[in-house]
Amino acid sequence: MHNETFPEPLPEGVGYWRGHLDLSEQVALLADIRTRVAQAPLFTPRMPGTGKEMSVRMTNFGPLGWVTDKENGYRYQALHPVTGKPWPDIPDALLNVWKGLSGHDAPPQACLVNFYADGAKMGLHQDRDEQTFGAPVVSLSLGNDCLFRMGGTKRGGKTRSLRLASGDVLAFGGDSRLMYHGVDRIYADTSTLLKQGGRINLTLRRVTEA
Ligand code: MD3
Ligand code: FE
Repeated sequence: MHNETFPEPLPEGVGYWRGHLDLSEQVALLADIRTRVAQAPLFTPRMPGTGKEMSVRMTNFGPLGWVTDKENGYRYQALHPVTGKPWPDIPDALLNVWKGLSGHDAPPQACLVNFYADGAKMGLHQDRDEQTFGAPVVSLSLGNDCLFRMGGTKRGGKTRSLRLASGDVLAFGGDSRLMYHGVDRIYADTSTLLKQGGRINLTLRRVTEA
């Protein structure tokens, strides 16, 4: 993984490509997302144990999707928790982003789609529900800007923030694969891509070994 566009060093293993998709590519991808979300509607995830609702709504594309509920907690599964149908396929434009930037031969197995209304956020967490951490995680932003925060691999360490815009891509490989990260806020009215506002994040992952 490499990074030629960021003016100052990012943490080891992090790649950042500002404006990797141009506006026409974003519009085309959004159409591909909308047809798939019509088949696999956004659902409201709930925290394990407490059942507290997250403020982000989600769906997935690809063979495996990340879900969570009160009773069974965080996991990957092949079927949508509400419709019981397989997840739609991952749009080619996203497979191409993965091929171009991940440095990983095998394709992503999961594409988590997070939809943030302008008041939504995501607390600091690690992504560790996968059976393998050997592949990077690749993430694309669409719509309004957000304030993304990343820390180290232990809770409570120093963090730094990055404002992400529509079309930006981040990749987290190597040591950064298990870093704490979250989204502190969405900046309303910073993009015209989504007519109702908000932000979409698409996160590509490998889930199983080989
Ligand atoms: C760093 N999503 O879905 S994307 C998530 O904007 C998640 O929706 C946020 O965190 C969002 O789990 C952040 C950036 C991101 C995604 C996955 C990572 C950063 C990561 C995995 C490991 C390290
Ligand atoms: Fe995450």
